[in-house]
Amino acid sequence: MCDPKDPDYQIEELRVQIEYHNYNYHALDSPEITDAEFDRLFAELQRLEALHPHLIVSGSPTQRVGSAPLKKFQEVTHTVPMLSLENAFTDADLAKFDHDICTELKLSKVAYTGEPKLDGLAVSIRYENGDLVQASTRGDGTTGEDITQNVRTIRTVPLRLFGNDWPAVLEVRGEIFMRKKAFNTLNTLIIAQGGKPLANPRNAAAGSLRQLDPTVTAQRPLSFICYGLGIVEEPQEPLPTNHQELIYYLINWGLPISSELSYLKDLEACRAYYQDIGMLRDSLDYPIDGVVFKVNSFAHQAKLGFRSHNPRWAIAYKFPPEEQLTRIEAIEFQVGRTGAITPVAKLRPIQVGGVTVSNATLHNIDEVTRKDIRVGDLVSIYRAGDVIPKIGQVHLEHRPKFSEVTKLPDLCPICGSKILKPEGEAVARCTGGLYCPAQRKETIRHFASRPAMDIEGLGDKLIEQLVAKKLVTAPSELYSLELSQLVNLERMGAKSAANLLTALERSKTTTLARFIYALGIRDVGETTAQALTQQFHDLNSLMHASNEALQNVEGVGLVVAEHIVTFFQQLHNREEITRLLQAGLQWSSTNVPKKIPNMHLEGKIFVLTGTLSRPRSQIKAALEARGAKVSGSVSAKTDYLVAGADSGSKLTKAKALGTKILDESALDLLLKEAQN
Ligand code: 9MJ
Repeated sequence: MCDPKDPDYQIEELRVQIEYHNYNYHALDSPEITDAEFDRLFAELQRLEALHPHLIVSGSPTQRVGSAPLKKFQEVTHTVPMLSLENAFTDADLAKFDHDICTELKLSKVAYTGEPKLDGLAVSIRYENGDLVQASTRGDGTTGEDITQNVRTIRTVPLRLFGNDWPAVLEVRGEIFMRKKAFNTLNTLIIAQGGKPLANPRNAAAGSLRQLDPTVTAQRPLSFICYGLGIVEEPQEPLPTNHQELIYYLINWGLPISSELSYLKDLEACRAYYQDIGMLRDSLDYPIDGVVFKVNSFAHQAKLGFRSHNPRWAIAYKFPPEEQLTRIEAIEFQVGRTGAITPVAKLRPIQVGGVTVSNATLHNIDEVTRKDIRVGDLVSIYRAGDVIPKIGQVHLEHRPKFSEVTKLPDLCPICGSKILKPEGEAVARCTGGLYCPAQRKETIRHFASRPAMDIEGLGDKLIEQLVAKKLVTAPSELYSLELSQLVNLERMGAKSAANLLTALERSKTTTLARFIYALGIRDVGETTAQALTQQFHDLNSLMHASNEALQNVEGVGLVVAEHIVTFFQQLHNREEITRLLQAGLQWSSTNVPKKIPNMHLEGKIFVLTGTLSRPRSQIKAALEARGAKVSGSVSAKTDYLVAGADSGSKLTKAKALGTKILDESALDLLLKEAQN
């Protein structure tokens, strides 16, 4: 039956070998063979599977990225809820946790396991007869989202369990995360491609898992570590009786576990473990925000049971956020688009969590007064979970002798107009409106931004010059700029000036939702602008809508409705809208259904490369409106590569794969066909 010459046998043998080496490489970081040898095994498996396609199964290592993009994620119900952990922040919290457990179990001491608390996303992965069949997010603990396709692309997740002694149904629970090094490499790449860097490894992992297209997730360097079980049915062997033993089972099934996991005989050992991991924290290549202690014995865990959202037998002892001390050298008052005055502390530059911090927002004057923050103060700066630095404690004992209370200025530091702070509101505002260059600059920046009019090439420095030289005092004036005016600006050659004029011209064809968002009405973000468009269909109806009618729109309450009404009541805003329309801004009627019904490009996958004459976001929107999808990389699934000037490796790959290649005029033809 097991003839080694059988393709069946050979294929299965290769799969076992590949998964074994995959595990050594990705989970243990200790490869036993060279990359070239691994590639040879993989190629051999691909060759045999191509010869015998009926033998291809979803658990094969060749099938990690094999699924088409989804429209949306399906819901998954967790039969065994995915609970979160209670937090401890102090040694006293930990001691209480241990004390309550000892009391409940009537024991003088209890043994625990300790693991670093990974800062990623909790997932549940279901194996049936050893094969990965489903992976889901935690969601609210009872219902999560089906992210099977994405999880399958993660190399440390076995598609098939090792050995053959697993239960018929086995759900494993663990954390998906991004290693720090991988995160930094990814961000470097994103920045090089002109994208916005990801805030931190946790956000990067979350964003990667939320991709509907698994080919995108496959390019993200995600990792997985397993730390528990969900539902288990029909075990073949007696199940483990404690957490430490469970870890051995998980290892034998090929599931990656934390290399820092430790057996801890009592509370004292837990304290020492917390200290040890705290010291290691910076040197670990994965992000952690504490340690997790679990009662080792499953019999004890069962006896302790659960609270509504947490197991009683586990706790996450968090590390304090990283903190550094520095002095406030000045407090500046910055003026935002709506005139909001934000006090900002200018700090003596300091490294916090690997980043140099020299500014910290003080939010609003009430907060400054409440904390009595002054120039010259010594303050703690910390970065908690995200990249935005915050001011913690003000160390009053180190305050300079003659420091002065920080006061809100009476006049705007930019334009000299009066600053008003309405009773009961935390935010003070400059009353200068578009007379104030700061507000003008921010208004134009918002107007030109990608989700608004998407004017490529109109960056901060340029806007600053246009406003300072009074070439532009309102967005509509952007459209009367002339080449001769632009070429005289700093760092502006004839070519970029011409490009900017082309970008301005192109931006005139837009959508109503973008236009409404671009107007910069207070509290009207992209989503609200879209909802308004769907309700009112045309600009005129929106401009005349009553407060009550506006409140029927999703996301619009009394206050936002009032902002909208007030905005359109003001003559200077109505005049500015008229000027914009006269400049040629236009959009197609939104009375038609949201999607163009003739979806000729439905399901087609496009990749864009090289220098194109229009912003990519515009081409992407045009393709998506016709049912197509735009992907970031060329694969066998790509239907069309749109190649501009200087196309590089994507073009080479597309040629090798025989993918259809379009230049921009061919693309335009295709887009037209799809619309007719
Ligand atoms: C993390 N995040 O590392 C648990 N976790 O156990 C570990 N989370 C957990 N265990 C039960 N190591 C619920 C959550």
